Amino acid sequence: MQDKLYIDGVWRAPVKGGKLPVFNPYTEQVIHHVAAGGPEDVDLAVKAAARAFPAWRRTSGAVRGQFLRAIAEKVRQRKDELARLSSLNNGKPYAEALIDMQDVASSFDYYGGLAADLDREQDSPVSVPDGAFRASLRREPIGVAGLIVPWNFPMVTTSWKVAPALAAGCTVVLKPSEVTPIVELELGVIADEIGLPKGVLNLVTGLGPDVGAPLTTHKDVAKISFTGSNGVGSRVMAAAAAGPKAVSLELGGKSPIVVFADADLDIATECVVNGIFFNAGQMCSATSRLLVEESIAPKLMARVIAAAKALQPGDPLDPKTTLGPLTTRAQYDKVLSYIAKGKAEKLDLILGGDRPEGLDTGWFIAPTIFGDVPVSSPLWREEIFGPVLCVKTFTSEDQAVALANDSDFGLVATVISKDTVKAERVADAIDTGLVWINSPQVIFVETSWGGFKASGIGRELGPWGLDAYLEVKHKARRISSAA
Ligand code: TXE
Repeated sequence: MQDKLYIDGVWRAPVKGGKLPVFNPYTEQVIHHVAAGGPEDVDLAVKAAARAFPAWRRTSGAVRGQFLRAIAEKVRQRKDELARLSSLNNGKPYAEALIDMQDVASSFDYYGGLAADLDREQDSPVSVPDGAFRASLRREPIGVAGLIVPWNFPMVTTSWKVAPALAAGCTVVLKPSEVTPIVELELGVIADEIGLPKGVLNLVTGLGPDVGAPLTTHKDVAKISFTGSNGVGSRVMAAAAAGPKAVSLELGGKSPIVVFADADLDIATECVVNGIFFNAGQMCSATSRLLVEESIAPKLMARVIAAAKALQPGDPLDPKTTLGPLTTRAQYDKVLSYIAKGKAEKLDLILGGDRPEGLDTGWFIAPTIFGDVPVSSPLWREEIFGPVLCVKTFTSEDQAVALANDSDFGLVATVISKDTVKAERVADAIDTGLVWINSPQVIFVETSWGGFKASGIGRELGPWGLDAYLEVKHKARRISSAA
């Protein structure tokens, strides 16, 4: 496991020294220490990225694409080891961590392809009405990108930023979460192995105020892409405004899953349970508000409760485990405090509400379900980021849509109905960046990821993910001396 900063192609200790402990949330023990970077290290990393930028932007997209595909290949070769590190540090079941690594490799592969495409479309002519002129468009990398990521999907959120940024021709400074830095540090090892030019990718570990904040104010950073909490997201945007710098934000959610009376109950149960208990509910896309048509509520809830009870909490590295601990003590305390609020409000606690029985250590919380939660409750309105489902019934399609949209957030939604016309209509009426219809939470790198309303600004994945790191240049030229 790495314990230094990766700056300008060299592993180095932070200027002012200092270490941060890294925990295993299953044992609650410290498993490693990483470097506690500071503003001086951010400055070194940004300067290295700025020095590397002119040559990297001139490197053809085809060659940049080869580097990205080489990273994808290394991730595939080392997927077991990387998944193990992620599972150890984040607490997610190993099988889920393996899926993450496949997603990471896909992201580098996909943007490797788009980098090559970028060469082809450069200086593409645009037809203009005035015959005396010709015009063309090209897209150019924005500059040094500062990338700030959270802890719930180590390497995944990182790959959604690093891959398109490098594909676009940007050089990057990545700030991993202080909670789960050990997998991201392996990217530095991979960069060395594939011979990525020095300074193109820099990694600075450390706390948010010490590393993230200086990145958002550094004058040589042109773009900030942030995934994390709404509170920090707003601070990032305010700091970047002084530049100003371009900003993309991927923030929280309080997403609805709407189950109509004509739903296939097997599909509905699978989508409800995975939508809130996968990764112990620590997903910005968690469908934490279940809206179920009144007439089938008892039947659906009986199935959901049975499936939730069947989840197996335990050692994330044990193949039988299907529910890991929460990643941090702070997150564990936060989720318990929401459960305490629910109990204080005398909400109908249908399941869970505490640690799972028989586990003495680890930041575990049992699958928890509150029924008939009022829309005014903080449990209904705020992102809990844990295995806590809030349920409400509805009696009409209009009411379901109104309840689904009654949120400050707008990241994702799920709609379950055998009536595909109705399902499409409801999907169109819900104000979120993504809607799954009769589908688990599949994500395709070719599509898009991001939210309406307070869930963020901009889109990751697909061509939009690349656009986030590109400027557009219009060139117009006179072709007739008469003009
Ligand atoms: O996130 P933070 P935390 C939500 C979720 C969770 C809550 C808190 O509700 O309970 O956020 O999690 C860096 N300038 N999500 O405290 O603090 C920080 O070091 C620049 C939703 O871990 O937002 C880390 O690298 N950067 C989410 C990153 O920001 C700063 C995923 C995210 O940390 C900074 C995670 C600063 N001033 C949590 N302060 C999602 N959308 O998926 C901190 N950071």
